Amino acid sequence: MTARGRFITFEGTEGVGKSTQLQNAADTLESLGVEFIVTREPGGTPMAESIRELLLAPREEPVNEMTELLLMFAARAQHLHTRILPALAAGKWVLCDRFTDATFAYQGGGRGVPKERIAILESLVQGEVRPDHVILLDAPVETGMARARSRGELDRFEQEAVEFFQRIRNTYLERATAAPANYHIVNAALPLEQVSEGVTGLLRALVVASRK
Ligand code: Z5A
Repeated sequence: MTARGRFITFEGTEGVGKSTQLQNAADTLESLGVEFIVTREPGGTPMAESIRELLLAPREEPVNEMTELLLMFAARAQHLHTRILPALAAGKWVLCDRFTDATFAYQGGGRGVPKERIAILESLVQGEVRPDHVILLDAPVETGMARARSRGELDRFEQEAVEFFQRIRNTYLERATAAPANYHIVNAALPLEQVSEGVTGLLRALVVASRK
């Protein structure tokens, strides 16, 4: 029987270094001989990437918060069932840039959708599936915004005010504090080398634990 892979997600406010640390985590798994896929949300399949484009494009028409929420879960249903679950069933580890924690943080904390409503969609789309481990890269929102904004054009989320991202950071920290066994908070304000060392150590420990 193939051992089940592990589902690891990377979360945090914009520009904290998720993409950078996802690559670092992939290099660590590679060096340990672990089979894995790297993916992201919203997106991860051609159809879900089309939904991502709809979600991120700046537009004049105001986007209703329920439209945004349902599109996030529509993309997730496609991604989860056609990509993530088959990879886990084949024994691969899944490294995913954002997942449902981002919905609780952005649509819940950021937009104000009650978390009970998000939880209903979470059960509907995911059943019992949850990430095995969430790596929360945490830094003051101004630090992440400054890093992300040096890139140029801003998407629809990046155009939000600093208070929006502050509520998101608070929601992430509340969720991590409530379930410390599954969340690993990494201080992402440290220099890149130190953040990478922390994430590498964490991934190594998870692989060692999975082989016991
Ligand atoms: N969204 C949502 O609302 N609800 C949901 O359910 C989901 C998503 C799943 C797309 O996400 C948007 O979708 C997102 C939330 C929403 N919007 N926002 N904001 P995304 O993940 O694609 O976009 P992002 O959050 O804006 O990610 P990002 O800007 O690409 O940032 P990042 O991946 O966290 O950072 P990075 O690209 O690795 O690093 C940014 C820069 O900082 C880069 O130049 C690095 O070299 C540098 N960096 C990284 N680490 C360091 C350290 N430690 N020191 C100094 N410099 C560093």
